[in-house]
Amino acid sequence: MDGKKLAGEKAVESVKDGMILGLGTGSTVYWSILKLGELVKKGLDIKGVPTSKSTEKLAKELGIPLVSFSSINQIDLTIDGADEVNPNFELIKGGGGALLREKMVASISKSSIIVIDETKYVPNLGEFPLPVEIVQFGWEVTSKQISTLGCKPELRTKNNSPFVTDNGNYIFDCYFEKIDDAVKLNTRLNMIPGVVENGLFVHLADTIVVGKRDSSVDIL
Ligand code: ABF
Repeated sequence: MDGKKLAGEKAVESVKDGMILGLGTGSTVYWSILKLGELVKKGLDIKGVPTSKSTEKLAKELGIPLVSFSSINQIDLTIDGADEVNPNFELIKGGGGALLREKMVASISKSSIIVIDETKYVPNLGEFPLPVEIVQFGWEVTSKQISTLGCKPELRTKNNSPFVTDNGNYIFDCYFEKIDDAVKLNTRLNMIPGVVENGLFVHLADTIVVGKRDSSVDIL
């Protein structure tokens, strides 16, 4: 069975009636949202806070009641995916371009479950290029400043034009190869004027659910 489906569905077992749920973005949490749609039809009482326009669209199609991020103070549980997870539960996220809203939702969540297949669990972060969301103004200058931190930033494109996030910003995919100190790099990146947010999630994951090729699931 697909590791992503296994992990996505397993995480939903932690959802309780009355919860406000952060709904992540990506092909793994997709299975969590599908499962939630089924349970809502059977009477599960939840309110979802989507982390992207694509997740909002999926949740609406499934009949999951939604609440706007602006109207709440706290989220009970967030379920989201990741591009890489290390043994310190530090993450690289943003491959799907939703990192800013994902980090904002995670930051007000009492608890956060990350759902991945086993390919995402790595000893060190950095093989996956780190997404960094930046303002469009002066992006060429911001690129040079980011590169001084030891990476090669590449402007993300879509259909031969710069990719634009749900928030109207650009994304650099930054090739670090190996990230030894995620806490320090997270801070240094966000100090650069023009950087909006970066895809390093530190102290924002409480449980990691790993779906495996042998159809087992590890809960870390
Ligand atoms: C999202 O999940 C993104 O932050 C991350 O890039 C993505 C992982 O993608 P997938 O689950 O499709 O592998 O939260």
